[in-house]
This record gives sequence, C-alpha cells and structure tokens, in this order.
Amino acid sequence: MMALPASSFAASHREAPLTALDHAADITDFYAFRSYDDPSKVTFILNVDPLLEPANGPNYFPFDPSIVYAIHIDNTYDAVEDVSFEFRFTTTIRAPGLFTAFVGVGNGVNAPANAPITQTSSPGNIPLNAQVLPPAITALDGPGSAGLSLQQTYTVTMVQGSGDKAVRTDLTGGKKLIAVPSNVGPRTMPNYPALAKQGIFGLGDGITVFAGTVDDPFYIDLGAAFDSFNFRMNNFFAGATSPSGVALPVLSRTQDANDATNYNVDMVSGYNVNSIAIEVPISMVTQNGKPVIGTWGTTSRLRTTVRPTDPDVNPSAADFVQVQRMGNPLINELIIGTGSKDTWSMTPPSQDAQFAPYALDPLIARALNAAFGVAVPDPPRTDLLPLVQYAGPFAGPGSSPGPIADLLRLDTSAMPAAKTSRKRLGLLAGDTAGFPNGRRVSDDVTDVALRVVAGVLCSACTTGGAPFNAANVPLLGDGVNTNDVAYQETFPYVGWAHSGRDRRHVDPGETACAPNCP
Ligand SMILES: [Ca+2]
Ligand SMILES: [Ca+2]
Ligand SMILES: [Ca+2]
Repeated sequence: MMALPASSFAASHREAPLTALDHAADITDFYAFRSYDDPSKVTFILNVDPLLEPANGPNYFPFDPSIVYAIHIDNTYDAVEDVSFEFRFTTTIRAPGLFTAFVGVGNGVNAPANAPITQTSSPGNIPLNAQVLPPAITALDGPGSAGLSLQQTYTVTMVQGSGDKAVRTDLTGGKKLIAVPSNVGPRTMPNYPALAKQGIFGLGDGITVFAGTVDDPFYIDLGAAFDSFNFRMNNFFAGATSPSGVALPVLSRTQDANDATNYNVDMVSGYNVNSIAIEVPISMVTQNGKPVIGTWGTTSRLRTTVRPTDPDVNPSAADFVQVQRMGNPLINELIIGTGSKDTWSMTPPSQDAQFAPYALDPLIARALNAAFGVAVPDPPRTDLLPLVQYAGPFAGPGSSPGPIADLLRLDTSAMPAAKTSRKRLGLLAGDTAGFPNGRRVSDDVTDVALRVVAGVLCSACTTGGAPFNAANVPLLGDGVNTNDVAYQETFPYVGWAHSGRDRRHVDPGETACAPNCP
C-alpha cells in the first residue's frame, strides 16, 4: 500500500530498477481530473519516458510500438478495472532517403547548380534540380508534412470489464490518429503550437485524445531531493530549524502562498516527456450514479521478445505482461522498498495488501525524522489509508472502502476550480478539486507528499507515545512551486514541447522560473 508518499522527488522518473533500464515503458506521472473547460468530462493523462532532452535528434522520442499503454478505471470499489483505454502505436518511415526523422526549410530547397554529381545507383540519389530539403513541417499529414518522415499513428481501444469477459471496442473509428513529434526547432517546425494542435482528435461520443511529446508538467528540485535530502536552504526558506537544531526545508508563509514563483531550481525545466491524454464524458467511466472512481495507468510489454533478422518496427500483438503502473504519485518512488519495486510494478493494484507494511510504517517518514529531526507520527500510519482505500474525504457516501490498492481516487462530483482559485497544494490549501482528489498537472505533489508523510492529515496520532499535533507540521517543500512554462487551460492542458534548438534548463543558483514562467 502506500500512500502518499513522501518526500519530494520526482513523481516517478526512473524509480524502479527495471524500468530505469526501460525508459520507454517508464511511467513518469499519471493525472486524472475533472476537465477545467468542460465539467461534464474527466481527463486522464499518462506520461512516460522521463527527462527527454529536446535537442536529442535525429529520431527524437517516438512511442514504442511494442508497448501497450493503458489507463484503467475502477468504479465498483474493488480495485479491478471496469473501463480501460488502450493505446497502441505504429511507426512509418515515410521518406527513407532522408537523413533524419524530421527536416524542413522554408518552402523547400532544390539542388543548386553546383550540387554534387548524382550516381544513379546511390540510395540517396537526387536528380539535378530536384528538391533536396523538403519544406518546413506545418502539418502532421498531407500537404506540409513532407519533412515529417517518422510518422506515428495510433489506435484507441475501450475495454469494458476485465479478463476473458472484457468487451473491446475500437474507438479509432477509421480515423488516422497521429502522434505529435517533438519540437525540433523553429526552422523545421516554424509554428509548433499550430502543428501540435493538429494532434488533438475528436473521436465522437464526447471523446478527445492526444498523444505526443510535450513539456514535462512535473516540477521539482530533483537533484537536491535525491542527494539524500540535500535541499538548497540558504536563500529560499524561512530559516526554520527542527527541535534538534537541524535546518529544515521549510517555506515561509509568503513563499508557500505564492504558487507562481520558484525559490529553487526546477530541474525538470526545459525537458520534454511523452504524453497520452484522453478526455471522456464522466458518465462513460462512472456507474449507477456513484461519482467516485479509482484510476491508474500501466505499460505492458510482450512476455517474450523475438529479435527478427529483418527489422520490424511494428511487432504484432501477442501475450503482454505489465511492466509498470502508477496511481498515486510517488508511491513506487518513495514508499516501496527498492527490493520490492519491480514486483510492485508488475502487480495489479487489487493485490496491494502485500505491500501494506511499507505504507503503515513508511521508511520515508523515518528518513525525514532522522535527516531533519522533525517529529513524525507513530506507526501504524492509518492516516495514510485514504490514499489507498475508498475512505476519507473523497470516499463517496455509502461506498465500501474496498481493498488496499494504489489508485488515484477522484470524486467526479467535485467541481473543477477556476484558474484563479486553483491551489498547488490542493486539499491542503482548501482546494478540494486538487490532489489527493485526483491530480491536476499543476498540483505540487512533492510538497503535499512531504507534509502528508510528516503527518499533516493525522488527527488522532501519537509521536513517541505523546499526542501528535498535525498543526505543528512545518511548511515543508523543495522551493519549487510551479512549472517552467504555462499550462494550457484546455485539453490536453500540458504545455507544448520545448524546442530542441532553443530549450533552456534552469540551473542551480538561478532562482527564477524559465522565461515563460507564469
Ligand atoms: Ca471494479
Ligand atoms: Ca516543465
Ligand atoms: Ca514543490
């Protein structure tokens, strides 16, 4: 089980040993929230493939055609999926003679008068005066897409039920759904936002999908967090110390209330991630008028892999096994012991009871106590159970708590918060439309997790046998309060991909957001 997690740290970038070696299948973050711009719908976002350097050509970051990417919804409180959406990708190299996956200049460039003499037997042979460089890429398909050599299409399948009795429905409807490539740069893709928007597809019945490379919406001082809690405290915090006199990574009240300023470095700034987003009517994923759902994402691979001598970039479907999953942020990252992470990744959430000891006595809380001297509640940490059961503030009236399972729980009857009243700390700041009621792209799960593990939700706990006062939990945080680029207020809500030519990573010592910080 697990529960909120704890300390800071990337929601889930490279957390498990096996998926650290399988980056394409590595789930970085999973989001589920009632759509800001259409409250009749809910949006799910599954992000994979961490820390994509935007300049990393020439093939950039295609989705893996041998992975099944899936989003699952439980609406019967048993932690078994009732509705799932599966995404499968196919790669086509449309211009095999090109030297890169994406190239284009202006209106195209023909061979000049002094072009090298052509050899008819050369595979790269180009006739005299013929076009050498295609026009800049302005479309995902058809006119304007000649330079988009590597094109990925995908299918969307709705699965109702689970196991052998599941009913599978192709939602693609014969449409050519095209994944949005990474932003190569302004010469090759002169109007990237317009190009990316072409990757938003309506599938009918109120369903909208998007797949492609985008700005990683997650923000964190990753390097400080994983250097054994070596947060940069000198200039950014209130100078608070624990009872044992150790400096604490604590924000001042003013800093904590400022959701638009970074006091430390967002180490994910300037990096992209691969994103799969689907928006569906709430009625499609709820049952019998019960508004609460539990949701999670998975990546699955073929159980066995055959390497053909004739390379096939699109292997056929066969027997798949789950490689990774994610419900709540930071569970695998911070709660599950490293020796159990790979097992956890491959286990369905309905069997999470076996991991309950990790959450009921989370090592990360003990680490927080040891590193900083902050008081944390005594185990068993039953205050963490609402994160792994249908219990607590978002349980829904009369619902069964169900088994212990890492699901991201969302009460779809709670109205989305307007941008001006949206709080990065979600529920902890009184914004009931945010984490842990689902998770929006802007929610600061790092700071929330630190405080929850430190006991901020603990109303009847003890510490060292004495009463624990949740009001005394300090304003723990990493000093990174917002993303490096503005989020969008409409589907798919994330920022578009950073330019490979012009991306900027904020460095330690730079206290501001990147140039576009909201
Ligand atoms: Ca179910
Ligand atoms: Ca970002
Ligand atoms: Ca933060």
